[in-house]
Amino acid sequence: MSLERIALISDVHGNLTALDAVLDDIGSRGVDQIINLGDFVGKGPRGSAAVDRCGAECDVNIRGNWDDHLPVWSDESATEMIWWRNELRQDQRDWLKALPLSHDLLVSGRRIRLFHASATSPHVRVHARHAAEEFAGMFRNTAMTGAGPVPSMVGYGDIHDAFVHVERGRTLFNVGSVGNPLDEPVPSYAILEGVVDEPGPAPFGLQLIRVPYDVEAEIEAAERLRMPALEPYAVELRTAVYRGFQRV
Ligand SMILES: [Mn+2]
Repeated sequence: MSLERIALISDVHGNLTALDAVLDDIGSRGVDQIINLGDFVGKGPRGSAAVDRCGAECDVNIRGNWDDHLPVWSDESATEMIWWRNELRQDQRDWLKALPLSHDLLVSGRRIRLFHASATSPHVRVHARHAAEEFAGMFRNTAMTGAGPVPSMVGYGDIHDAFVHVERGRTLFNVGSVGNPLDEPVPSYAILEGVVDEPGPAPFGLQLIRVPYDVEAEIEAAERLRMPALEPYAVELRTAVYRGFQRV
């Protein structure tokens, strides 16, 4: 019986500088597998490189809302949407569209389910401050999750806000965002530690990790590549204030 470490990353959003910093940190912690909870693309300038890097480094990749809609945006979309779409190769668009939406694990007797945003769909959001009914809904089987054993732990991404909520034997946690954190301007990810595929009780850990990176180097890369919507991106990376809440 030996403990393994599973790193959970999410919401890279084309920020290759942050992704490199997080993957370096993961590499230094004796991690056995990496699972990516989606949103590889959009918002940041290097979605294509992020897709290739995650495809090579991550053992499991899950589809997020941006990965689902960006590859099929029409030419009538906003300038930045078209720029992010066109940055991806056709094989990458096809790869993103074919990714699974949910992934189940058994670690130290705990049934753990991972998806991007909710058990309903990658497009249905559950905030860090959520209602009891939303909490309960995260643990239910749906058409998206399939009919496997219901989980007692659920991990997700999407909101760019890391948290852990334990209540009555169930744990809901959010791993936060690698490339576009909106709770503090420092990338976050999670490590699960336990005995993989062990049905009985065994020691278990859940850790949230923050990895500082060179924010200004990432903004310079976006500038060099002439990415549209640069200003809201720069403010998000420097201050963790979501573009919808920035004063213009
Ligand atoms: Mn996202």
